[in-house]
Amino acid sequence: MKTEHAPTIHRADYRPLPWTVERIDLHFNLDPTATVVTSRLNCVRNPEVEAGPLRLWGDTLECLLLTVDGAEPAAAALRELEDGLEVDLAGERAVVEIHTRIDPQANTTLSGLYLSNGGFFTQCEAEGFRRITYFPDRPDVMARYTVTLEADRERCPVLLSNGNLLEQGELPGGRHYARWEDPFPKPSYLFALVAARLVVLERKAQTASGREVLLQVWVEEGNLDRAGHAMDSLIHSMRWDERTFGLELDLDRFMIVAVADFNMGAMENKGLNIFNTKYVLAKPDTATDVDYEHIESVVAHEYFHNWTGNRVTCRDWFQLTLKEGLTVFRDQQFSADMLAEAAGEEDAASARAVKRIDDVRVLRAAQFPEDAGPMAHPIRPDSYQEINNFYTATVYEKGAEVIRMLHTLLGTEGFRNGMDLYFSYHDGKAVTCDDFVDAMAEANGRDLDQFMRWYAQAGTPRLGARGEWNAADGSYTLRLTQHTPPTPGQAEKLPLVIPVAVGLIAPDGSDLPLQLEGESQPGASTRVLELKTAEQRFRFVGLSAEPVPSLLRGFSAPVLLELEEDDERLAFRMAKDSDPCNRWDAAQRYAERVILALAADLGQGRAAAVPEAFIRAFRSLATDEALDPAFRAQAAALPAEGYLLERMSPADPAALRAALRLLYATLGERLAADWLALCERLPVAGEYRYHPADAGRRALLNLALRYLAAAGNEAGLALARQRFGAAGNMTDRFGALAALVQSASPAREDALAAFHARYKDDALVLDKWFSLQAGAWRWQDDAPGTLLRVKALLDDAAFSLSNPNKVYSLLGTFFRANPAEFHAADGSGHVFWADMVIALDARNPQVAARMARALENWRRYTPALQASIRPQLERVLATKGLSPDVSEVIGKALQ
Ligand code: 0A1
Ligand code: ZN
Repeated sequence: MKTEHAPTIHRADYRPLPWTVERIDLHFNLDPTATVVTSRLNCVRNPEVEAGPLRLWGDTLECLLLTVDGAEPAAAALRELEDGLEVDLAGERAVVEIHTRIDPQANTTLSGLYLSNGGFFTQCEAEGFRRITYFPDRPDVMARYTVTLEADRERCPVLLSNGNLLEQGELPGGRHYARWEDPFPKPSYLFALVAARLVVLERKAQTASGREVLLQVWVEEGNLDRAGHAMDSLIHSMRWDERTFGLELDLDRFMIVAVADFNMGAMENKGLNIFNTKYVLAKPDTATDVDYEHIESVVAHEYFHNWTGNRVTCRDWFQLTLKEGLTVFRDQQFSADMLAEAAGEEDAASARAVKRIDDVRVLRAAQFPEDAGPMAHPIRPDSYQEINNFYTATVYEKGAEVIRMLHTLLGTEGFRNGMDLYFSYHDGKAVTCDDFVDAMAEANGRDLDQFMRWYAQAGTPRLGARGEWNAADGSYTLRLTQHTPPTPGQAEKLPLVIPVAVGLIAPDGSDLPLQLEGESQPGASTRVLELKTAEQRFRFVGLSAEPVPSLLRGFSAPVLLELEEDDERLAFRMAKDSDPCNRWDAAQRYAERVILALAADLGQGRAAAVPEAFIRAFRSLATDEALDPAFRAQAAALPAEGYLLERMSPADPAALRAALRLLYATLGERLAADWLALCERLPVAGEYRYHPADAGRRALLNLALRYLAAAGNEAGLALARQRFGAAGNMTDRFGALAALVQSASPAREDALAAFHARYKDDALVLDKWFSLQAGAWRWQDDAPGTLLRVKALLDDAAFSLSNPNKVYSLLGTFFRANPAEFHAADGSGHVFWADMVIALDARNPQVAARMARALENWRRYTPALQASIRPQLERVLATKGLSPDVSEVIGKALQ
């Protein structure tokens, strides 16, 4: 059992184990309350390490038997530890057999072996395997697995595990069995089994080298018509990895299984990926375009892990970004390529930018705040108390940015050469981030030592920029500076290698060819400057007029750009910047400035109005017919509330909400004719298909409805009601409903009820229904607060605290995406938060910790809010039996 106050584990303490496991033979006698697991380990001494015992981790296990080479060990040779066992072994090899009993039904943590809808499922990353059997449960122990599953045929007609099916057959008493073998050595976190009542969608495919492989998507009965998109996504992913990195599927069979109870998005178990239903199931009537997009990218992510994660894995959990940062980068590139392909050559750049903007939004909304709070950590952390708390936006998203910078610095070919070398050295091994960067360096003949600081330093670097125009000699000097603010435990920061993609824009809006001092002729109009010291100057020559700089094009580094630009210049770049990401970013910066000024005025009780110049600039961008609708939808969407709160000091959610309400309503009203015209022109005719071009039109149209509804525009509200009623797909229906819910219109209640009536038996659609209500703003000050609604929904028949998707939809949305309602001045939201975190922690610490993190940045809030939050944090921390997961989060928040 884990202790209440988990010790801190340090990266520097890593030591290889004296004994590892070469082969493991597992046998499961599956029973809901008493599953017996028999495990035979072929243990081998590690000759490079000083002699020592075999270390076995175990958590919530009942040990029935343990033998070494067929005999029970002497009492002194077997020691019980707080988190497992230690066994003395002699010689170079030993066979250790262990029998344990576990209770899947009592396992509400969804880690280890658990039940979902009557079926058996496992989740072993990061340390779930030790909840199944005693084992050296670390990623650097890579073994070959054979697995036999035995279960009741009626309850579990389908028996799956990793690798290839060897045999299956009947057993007495209505039971049956299946035996699986995985030919590839793997760490225990990639083990999986599924024993359940499922149906399958199958396809055969050929790999690039001509091998035939069987692809399967397993779902519950009744969901087969929602499995096609996941299957298509899998095939696209296979083709892309073959084409882009020369990486082929190495198994004869690849399975995806959908499960309704799952803590995260999905899991890359070797050959047997297990997915949250949310990232598998889609049909036009139940899934939005965004759902289709997410499914495509999560299927790709898990599939890509087969090489970046499974074939080459992590030596220890501190190296998590080795597989996650790299695999997120790969799935981002894949999605961008898919969009570009669908858009056609002419519109490919804009399509890619739309995806890049999505990625940047996520980074700014989730990772920047994390990097500025008490949980800030480098992409490769130095310590943790609970590894499950480190599946973070920093490890994943900032980790992907770090890989992207390598890609930018080395070029596509250089990066590919680095990947090839990485696999040639490390295939089949458990390695570190240094091994990865070393391969990149060696393949490209580059010194990446300084670059490694990105792996070591936490905090979002500030990139300062100042330009100086010299009319006399036609030169423009760009002075770039960098500094990273201190983070907990890291006061001093060293300069990083920052690739800064730069363009210079002429007064007519065209890009100028760039010629740095000392160069004989001008080159491309965007180039990457490498900032390596605290301050550096770059002098561009041969210019005929003062340029406007466009910095960090394509968001070339995960930094905060500090560049002074007046409103006029932002409007100019919104209209003219040839880099679509920067055009979008100019709009975001301008909006941020306007919103924060409005919030300051409204917070002080002063009158406030949206500046006319902003409305003009916003309007020309949003209504520019020459631009791709998907891009316009991005440009017309305001910055995330979470990101804005981060930019506000102190953070005042009520003032921010007042500002956003005013801005939405103003843009809705002043641009009403434009929005209505858009709604006339944009609808996509014909039957729904998931296609990026159609999705872009639907997104822009739904945003138009949102503005109109926020302004209380009668025609807009009527249109939203009409579209809601007549919708032929979920994107249209949900878009119209969302617009109604985020308005003062009484029509919202009827629409919510109609939506509920139509989908009352559909768990995934109900998640949308819960989340819309939890995210609802108050459009009239005397309306009842959202908390009342959230509390009432806890008692809804479809809600359950045991299902993570339900918790994330209702509570996650309320705590994370509705700050003004959550932080209501009377403190009721904070009391509710503590109640919920405590209740969740007793069932599922991982889910509880995720909810707990909603208040980690509490010190950034106004003094009144801090005073209301602190006692609730303390109350949670004082809870008896609190998990290490939640206690790490709250402990750090209160430090
Ligand atoms: N490796 C998975 C994420 C994952 C991590 C932990 C889990 O359970 C605690 C489940 C999934 C991925 O990156 O997709
Ligand atoms: Zn992953």
